[in-house]
Amino acid sequence: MSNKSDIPDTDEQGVKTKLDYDLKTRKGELAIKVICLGDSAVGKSKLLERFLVDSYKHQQLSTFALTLYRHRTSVDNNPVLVDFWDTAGQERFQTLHASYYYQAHAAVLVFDGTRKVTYKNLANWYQELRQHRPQIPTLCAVNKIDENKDIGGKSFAFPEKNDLPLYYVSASAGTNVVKLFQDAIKAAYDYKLNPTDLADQIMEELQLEDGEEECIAKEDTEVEPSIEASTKSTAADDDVAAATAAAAL
Ligand SMILES: Nc1nc2c(ncn2[C@@H]2O[C@H](COP(=O)(O)OP(=O)(O)O)[C@@H](O)[C@H]2O)c(=O)[nH]1
Ligand SMILES: [Mg+2]
Repeated sequence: MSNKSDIPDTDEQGVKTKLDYDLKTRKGELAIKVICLGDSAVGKSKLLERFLVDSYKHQQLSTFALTLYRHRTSVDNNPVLVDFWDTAGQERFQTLHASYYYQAHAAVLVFDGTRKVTYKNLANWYQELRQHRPQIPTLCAVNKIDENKDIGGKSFAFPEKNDLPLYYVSASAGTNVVKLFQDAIKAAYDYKLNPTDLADQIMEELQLEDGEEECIAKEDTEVEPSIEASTKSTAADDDVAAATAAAAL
C-alpha cells in the first residue's frame, strides 16, 4: 500500500490538516477539537452536516477512519478553528482508538430517542471517554425527536446522574442543532483556556512561558498514526485498508 493519505496536508486557508490541538495555528487561531460519540446510526454525522450546512461554510476532510469537519468561527471575539471529529463506522465495534480522544476539548454524546439500546450504551461511551479525557466538558443529545413527539417531554436519568446538559435535537428538522454545537464550541473554548486535566495545564503553562507565540502545528502528534492507518492505494488494497483503519480506531 502507498502512504498517500486522501486528506491534503493543508486546508484551503493553508492551515495544516493534522494539528497539534495544544498549540495555536500559524494564523494565531485557537485550535479546538470536539469529538462526537455514540452508537452507529444515532445521527452523529447528520447532526454535524446539518450544523455546518445551516450555519457556515465548512471543509470536510475525509479518510477511511474518520471525517474531520473543519469550521472557523469566533468566540468572545477571538478567532477559533474547530475540528469536529466524526467516526466513519468504527463505533459499531463499541470502542474507539485512543487517538480519537487525544487532545479533545469537548465531547458530544448522542443517542437515538427511538432506540432504547443506544441510550443504554451511553454508559459505555461515557466510561471510555472518561478513561481518556477525565475532565472535558461533555454534552448529551437525544436525536430524532421529530419521529416521536413524546421524546421532547421525557426526562433521562443518565445525563442527569452524570450532570451532563441534555439537548433535545433533530438533525432532520434542525431543532436545537445550532444551539447544541455552539454550546459545545463555547465549552471547548473555555476548557482550552482553563484546562482541569493536569497534562493540559502543563501544556497551557508551557505556552504561556513561550510568550504565547504563534505555534505551528506539529506533524508528529499521536493523531497521525490513525490517519496514516487510513491510507488507500489500489482497489485491491481497499478491503485491507478499510480493515486496518477499522482496527486502528
Ligand atoms: N427521523 C430522523 N432520522 C434521522 C435523524 N438524524 C439522522 N437520521 C437518520 O438516521 C440514520 C443514521 O444517521 P447518521 O448521521 O449516518 O448516523 P451516525 O452513524 O451516528 O453518523 C440515517 O438514515 C439518517 O437519515 C433525525 O433527526 N430524524
Ligand atoms: Mg456517521
